[in-house]
Amino acid sequence: MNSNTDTLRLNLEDKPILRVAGAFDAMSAKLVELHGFDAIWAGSFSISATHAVPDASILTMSEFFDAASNMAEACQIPVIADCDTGYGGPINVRHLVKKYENAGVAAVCMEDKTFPKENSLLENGRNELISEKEFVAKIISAKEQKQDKNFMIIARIEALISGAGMNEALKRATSYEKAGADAILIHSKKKTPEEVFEFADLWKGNVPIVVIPTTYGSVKIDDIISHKIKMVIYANQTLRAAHASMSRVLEQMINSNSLSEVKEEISSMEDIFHLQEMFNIQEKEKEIENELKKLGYIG
Ligand code: SPV
Ligand code: MG
Repeated sequence: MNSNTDTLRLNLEDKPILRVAGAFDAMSAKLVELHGFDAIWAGSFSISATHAVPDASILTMSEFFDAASNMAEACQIPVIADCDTGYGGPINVRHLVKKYENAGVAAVCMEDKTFPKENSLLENGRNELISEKEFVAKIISAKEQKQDKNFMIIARIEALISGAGMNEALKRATSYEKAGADAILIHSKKKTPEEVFEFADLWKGNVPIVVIPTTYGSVKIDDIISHKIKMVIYANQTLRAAHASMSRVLEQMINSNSLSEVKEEISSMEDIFHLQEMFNIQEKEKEIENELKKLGYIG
């Protein structure tokens, strides 16, 4: 039993809202954990960016899986893996569920777009939907494969992104829940949360609703809660912060005579030692030394 799956389910029941932040590797995931978020979003946009390739199904499942499983290994809080379109058809989905579940990931999210997909927020991007039936087949496949009943299959609806409209989004949400989805992620690229709130107000299903307010970032958490949305994902701010900060430091270093001229605030070596538990190593080495003493190997 993976206790992170239980944690995610319990928190969804107990808390008014779950706040999830995006990560792109084990270090950023650890920072998400240390700052008190409920879960980590292993997002395809950020992981693709760390490979300097487009978020357009360029990386394969192996690369996304390695990133998400590194996060799960490093952290105690649940990891939610963005699995794009499921890396193929229903049989590929079976395989991914097996891999991610075994790696201790608590939830996988799949979206109902065609493969190869493009990032949903790309201006003039291609956002074609697969048929409802095809996506239902993927959900059924995921549900059949999962071993732990608390492992979550999050069905991401792209109807509002693609322009298919509210009725299509609601119809698909109902079908996806019926097929076994454990949560519905309703995505939007609008500058305000209106259409997401309309969806949430009209939704008559039972599974939790998840949102990603990247484009409607001024939305308040209390308003999200008042529309009975249960999870908010800040998907890519850590990646963008890292990019901005590294760019500033590099700009200053290339124009400096000395490192002391660099004014951009950077973490100390000690900060990083803490994160990677270097100090723990010394403690562990002492423990081993004590045991060796007891056994008479050291005088
Ligand atoms: C991601 O973070 O990879 C997402 C969210 O899927 S979005 O970039 O809005 O498509
Ligand atoms: Mg993504």
